[in-house]
Amino acid sequence: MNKIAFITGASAGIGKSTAIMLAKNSYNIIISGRRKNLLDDLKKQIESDYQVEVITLNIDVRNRSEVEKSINSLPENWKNIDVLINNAGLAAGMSPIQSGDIEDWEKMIDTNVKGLLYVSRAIMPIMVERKTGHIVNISSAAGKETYANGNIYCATKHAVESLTKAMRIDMLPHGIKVSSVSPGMVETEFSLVRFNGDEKRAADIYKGIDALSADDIADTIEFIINRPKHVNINDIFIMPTAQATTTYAVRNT
Ligand code: NDP
Ligand code: 8X3
Repeated sequence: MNKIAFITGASAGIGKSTAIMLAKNSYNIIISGRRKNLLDDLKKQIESDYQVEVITLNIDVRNRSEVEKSINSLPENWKNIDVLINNAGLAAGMSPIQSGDIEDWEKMIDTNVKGLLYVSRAIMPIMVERKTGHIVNISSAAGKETYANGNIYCATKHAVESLTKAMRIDMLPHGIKVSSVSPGMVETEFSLVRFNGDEKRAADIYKGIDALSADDIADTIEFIINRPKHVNINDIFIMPTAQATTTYAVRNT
């Protein structure tokens, strides 16, 4: 029987590439996100390319009751989730705290921290009951460093780092692995979302840099989940070769 993986934020970017990687690895997958049309398209694409089954869950991870209800109403055999990829996340805006947009803060905290917790809280008891599972949290270089005007986003990713460690402690007696991936610049819709659809500003972030791709992160996750039973990768901190810190990269311009 195929193993089951649950991916949050699978409609685009890293989550979408990870869903495809998991299908290649013969997982039946539950793909979730807010944009139903993109999830439906991905389901069709994966089902035609791979011999696996796909369920779409149209959820906003910020909505606790929606998260709980949709996970509780999965068919019984789909609740046996082997791999959870906590990927859904975003940055919104870049400004000093004294002039920050409080709605942007709420979005980041509610998605990156509370959303990750709601999904994990609904799935972890099932893993504990089955004494098997692997949780992979998508953190960030912003979880290791704090950069100018990154304040709240960096704080949410520092929280993901801390929660990853806490989960590893809590899951230890139950034989469940907990890992994280902490990427630097990955060229996805991330900057477009951060700058509220400003294409020029988003493109400038990656200008002259051979940034990481979503597939590079999916490859990293593939390595993490395919280690032998006795090996857990705690964290992989990965950057483009052209980047050394969140604020120092060499550009070919
Ligand atoms: P994208 O913007 O391309 O993808 C983000 C995904 O998250 C989308 O599928 C989006 O789906 C989903 N998402 C956002 N908000 C919600 C929500 N409230 N409920 C459910 N799903 C949501 O960005 P990335 O692929 O780059 O980002 C994925 C993760 O990687 C994030 O956690 C990000 O912080 C992290 N990261 C990204 C880096 C980068 O440089 N790109 C570097 C380091 C970490 P939908 O809009 O359909 O809901
Ligand atoms: C995204 C990486 O450096 O833009 O998480 O914050 S960074």
